[in-house]
Amino acid sequence: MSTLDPTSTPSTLWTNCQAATLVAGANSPYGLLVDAALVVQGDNLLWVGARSQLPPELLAVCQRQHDAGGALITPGLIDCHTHLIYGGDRATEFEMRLNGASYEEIARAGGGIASTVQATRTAGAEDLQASAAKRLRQLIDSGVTTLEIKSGYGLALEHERKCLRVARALGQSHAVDVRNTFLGAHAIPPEFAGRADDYVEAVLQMLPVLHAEGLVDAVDGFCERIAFSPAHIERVFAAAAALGIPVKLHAEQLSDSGGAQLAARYGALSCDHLEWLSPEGVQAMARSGSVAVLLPGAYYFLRETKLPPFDLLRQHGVPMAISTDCNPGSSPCTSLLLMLNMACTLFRLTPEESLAGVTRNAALALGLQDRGVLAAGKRADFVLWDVQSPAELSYALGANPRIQTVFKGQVV
Ligand code: DI6
Ligand code: FE
Repeated sequence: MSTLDPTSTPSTLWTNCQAATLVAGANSPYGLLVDAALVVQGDNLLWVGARSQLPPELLAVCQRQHDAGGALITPGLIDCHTHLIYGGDRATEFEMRLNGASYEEIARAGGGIASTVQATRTAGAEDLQASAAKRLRQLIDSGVTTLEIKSGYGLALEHERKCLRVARALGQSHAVDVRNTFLGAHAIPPEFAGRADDYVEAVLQMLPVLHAEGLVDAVDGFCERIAFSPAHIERVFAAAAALGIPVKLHAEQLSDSGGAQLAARYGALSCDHLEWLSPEGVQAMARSGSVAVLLPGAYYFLRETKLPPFDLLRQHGVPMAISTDCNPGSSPCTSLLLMLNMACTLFRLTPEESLAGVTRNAALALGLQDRGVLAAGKRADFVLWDVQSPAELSYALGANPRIQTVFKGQVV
């Protein structure tokens, strides 16, 4: 007799599909299984493999079966770097620039990041939640099942708290997992103009309070000439380390300030942007095991020309992730699929590297061991796509071939 146990959690079998498992070191590109079977039990995958290898006793305990209709199945996509929550938008500023206004003129007229901080502070939590939910639905629509959300447009305790609470609430109300990152060191707010040291002190006061409220999963900073120096960031990282909170960094986006080496010394989960990353920075990241999060949307939107050193990152075996950087100023983007295409066209990643960048490596960038690949024991977060091959996901410009998403074992 079979091992059917009616008291055990029901299992579901998915067949008639190809599966790009993205398992590292698999002996086919993308870890592709051409005629795959997936068995889901509860929140997790119980078994993944070639359909012909499915053990009969497992088949016997599958109370439900899904025909995937020939779809390609990939792990749920992971957007590991977003600034999803903010007030207002900067479309007018975009329009002003295209009508000839300079960045300085706009800044003097109260534009730029300061205008987003102002709008975020003015907005109530409900409004912030409603506007971020629209963007979140678009990301979910492009196959996202886990995303990171940073604070960093509040820049004062009550407003950072408001944004981080909204992030938690979005995770509760949508079929998606949200990881919160405290980015107090994003910009110097107007009331601290010219007093960066004092503002860093204020950030150090906010961190333990927000952490004690369960609102912080990681700490980030913006290390740049126009933002915070490595010395400032180090104070923030030391405070995070003392609280046992993992760190990550916006590093070498507009210039090389050695942020990656600093972040590596603190065992950073990731260093992000990295257009100006030096060879020493690459080596430091390789040693610390930090993920390189590449953000082609910001590169494109800011019309940057300096490319991140992807060849060197590859040579040193630094895992590369890809993300939207969804934010109003430098990457107003809510399609992770479009980022796959741009990672290939702009950053010369292969379609396989790009897909690994929004699955396996994006999970690493968030310190999550339980997802990002399709394998037994991992979370049953996956997406069914109407494509013939995985490369189609990065090939198409602006298409969305998503058929269906399964989140924690449940069809969304
Ligand atoms: N780097 C960026 O590209 C965004 N933040 C950051 O640290 C820009 C944020 C903005 O302009 O609103
Ligand atoms: Fe960012």
